[in-house]
Amino acid sequence: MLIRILPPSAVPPSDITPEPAYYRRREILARMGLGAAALLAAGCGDAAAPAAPAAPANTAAGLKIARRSEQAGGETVTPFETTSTYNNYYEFGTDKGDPSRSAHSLRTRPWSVAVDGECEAPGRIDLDALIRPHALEERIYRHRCVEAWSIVVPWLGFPLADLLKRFKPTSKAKYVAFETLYDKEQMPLARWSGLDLPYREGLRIDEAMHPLAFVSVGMYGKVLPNQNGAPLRLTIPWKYGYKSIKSVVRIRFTERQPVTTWNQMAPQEYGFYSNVDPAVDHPRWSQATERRLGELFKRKTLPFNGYPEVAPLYAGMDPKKLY
Ligand SMILES: Nc1nc2c(c(=O)[nH]1)N[C@H]1C(S)=C(S)[C@@H](COP(=O)(O)O)O[C@H]1N2
Ligand SMILES: [Mo]
Repeated sequence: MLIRILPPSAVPPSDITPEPAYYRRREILARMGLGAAALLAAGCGDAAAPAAPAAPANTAAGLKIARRSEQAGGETVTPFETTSTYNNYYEFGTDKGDPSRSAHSLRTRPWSVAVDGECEAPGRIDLDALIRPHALEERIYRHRCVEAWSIVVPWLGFPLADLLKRFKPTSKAKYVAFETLYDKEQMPLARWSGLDLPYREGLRIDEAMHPLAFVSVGMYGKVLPNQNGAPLRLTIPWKYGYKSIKSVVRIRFTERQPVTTWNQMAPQEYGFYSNVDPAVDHPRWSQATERRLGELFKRKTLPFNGYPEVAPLYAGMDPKKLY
């Protein structure tokens, strides 16, 4: 059953700044000793940026940055060259360099997301209809992988809550489950992933509705590279990276806690909650410290990855169960 559940809104299509120009501006501002605040105050004069190569062909209509917010404590943004070439996307290979080499075979158009389960307005919705009604925001987030490396990324997207509310979850919707596309033809390396695919993740509904839970459709001012989860992925900054599921094709509201890929593979290593907690070690990687990609020395990992505002979500729960 194909239902177009929502009418496209009137936001005119407009190009976003292609990454090279965008990133140069940021570097120039940084060298001038101006931070993100200055970038904001300057009114983001993107028009003044030098002409840059055309945005990638999969540019979504209407990607226009309405707001920028710094939510990584002013920490230096990790270069795009790093975050777009050092990836975990097992469907495209298990080495960090594999996804950037092989994810070009992912077709991000046409794309649609099927939404079902405990909600009043289920349906399959086309990517453009999914994105268009939302004002796109840039959010600079810390992102930490359980493997003890971390990055700071200027994501481009909108709150997950805004997306989920459109489908009118019922009072029975206690959790939200997400699934990545699984297409063996587009993902020839997936058979060696060691994972039971499609890749699946889940959040409790109140976590999913938290204002920090984000849907990313771009980074560094441009459309997401395929290896980073195009055309849309979650970015949940207080949880380990693996909760931030890429290339989502299905969203399901459920009454019971859904099965998640890593929890299913190795329950002793990956819990359902997977909150960043320096006090709870993973059997293979200490969680007390992390290496920011591009830096020499380790830094301390912060509880909830430095986002303490989410702590009330877990009040009264045993921290050992929240890894
Ligand atoms: N579908 C899918 N989503 C995924 C993964 C994956 O293998 N497949 N890896 C996860 C892990 S372990 C991490 S750390 C982040 C990495 O995101 P990045 O490559 O954009 O930094 O994606 C997460 N989302
Ligand atoms: Mo990860």
